[in-house]
Amino acid sequence: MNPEDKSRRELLKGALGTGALAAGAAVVPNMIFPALAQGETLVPFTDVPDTFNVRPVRPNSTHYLDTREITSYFTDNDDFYLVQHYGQPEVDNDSWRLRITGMVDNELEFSLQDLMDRDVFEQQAGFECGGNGRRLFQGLIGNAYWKGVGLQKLLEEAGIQNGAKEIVFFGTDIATEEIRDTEVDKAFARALSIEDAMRPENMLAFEMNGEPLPHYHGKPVRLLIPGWYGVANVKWINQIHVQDTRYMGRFMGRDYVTLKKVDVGGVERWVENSVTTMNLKSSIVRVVESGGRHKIQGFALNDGTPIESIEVKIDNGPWQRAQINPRSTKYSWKLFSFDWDNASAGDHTIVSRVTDINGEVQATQEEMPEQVSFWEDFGQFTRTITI
Ligand SMILES: Nc1nc2c(c(=O)[nH]1)N[C@H]1C(S)=C(S)[C@@H](COP(=O)(O)O)O[C@H]1N2
Ligand SMILES: [Mo]
Repeated sequence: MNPEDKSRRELLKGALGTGALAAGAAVVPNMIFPALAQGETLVPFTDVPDTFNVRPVRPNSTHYLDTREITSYFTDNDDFYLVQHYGQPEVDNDSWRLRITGMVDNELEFSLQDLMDRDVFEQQAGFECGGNGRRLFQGLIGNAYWKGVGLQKLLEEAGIQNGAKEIVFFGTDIATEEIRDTEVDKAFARALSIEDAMRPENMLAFEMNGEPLPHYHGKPVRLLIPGWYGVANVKWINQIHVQDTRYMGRFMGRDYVTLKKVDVGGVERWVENSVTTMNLKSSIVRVVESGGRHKIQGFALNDGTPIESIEVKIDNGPWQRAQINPRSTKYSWKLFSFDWDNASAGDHTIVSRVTDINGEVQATQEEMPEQVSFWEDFGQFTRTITI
């Protein structure tokens, strides 16, 4: 048995166990995307300029994936995109502590070992930065296998008091910001409502793809809020604070805030919203050719609502169902592949759309709300290619 067959069998087992895909979603056992199969070559997009390239990882800088070259279902830790607004702090695993403070019956403190000795669980989750989009050909994205402890259990142990409203998650990374001529030291932080924080899948993760959480990804422990944009996943976390007021820090109230025009009870208004759960989104990332046959491949991500279908449209043709990788789970990315038979020589436009089981369909660019900020760029992404 070759390794491909073995992993395919394992994928199927995994898919049966999770029940993540909606009944009726196309599932094809022998689909091998994402690894390029033997003899397959990439057909270059004509919408990606020659100047587009992915720099190697550099300390303290943003790093993105070249999505044409997604080579594995789980993104290698070194390839998984990197975003940090205050640099990448050095944290010593031995002296690191996580504290739970504020409106709790018992303030708690944990070492890394304390967390590792508790009930641990594992899960797949993919996510993208709220600032991901067409300008980077969707490169601020990744999918990984995480191990850690449940946030809910720790909060229950601390005992959240009546009247508490929000839970703030602080990172170790601190930067000096100048506000009205005054320098203030501020830690990266994000907040969740009590209800959002208590979801059982929320994790304090200390392993990524079977390795101790790497420095760049928030060592020794990061928050993982499956189904949410990356900004919720606080890296280098060291304090969880429960309070009865809303936390209005920079990454809740100023950045990662979408400004768009929407209908508010019959009145068209420009309104802001904090970036929270991932919108329903798919994108084509590559076209491969082998022996004159073409395949169109891509990914979908959302808030965890089961997916009904992913479809592809070529030029002005009909929407046609793509095959979804059976390995997909509730919060993983969903990779898809479409057999493009008899692709004719010449220029083509290709686009994908994803539909969830509630009948929600990924918006076209025309259907997207008018928006000023570049956050939440989730509309259908039309690509161009020459066969
Ligand atoms: N402590 C801390 N956590 C953070 C950030 C940060 O700047 N500091 N950036 C957030 C943002 S905006 C994103 S998109 C994700 C990126 O996680 P990654 O670099 O592991 O891919 O981390 C989030 N967690
Ligand atoms: Mo982000």
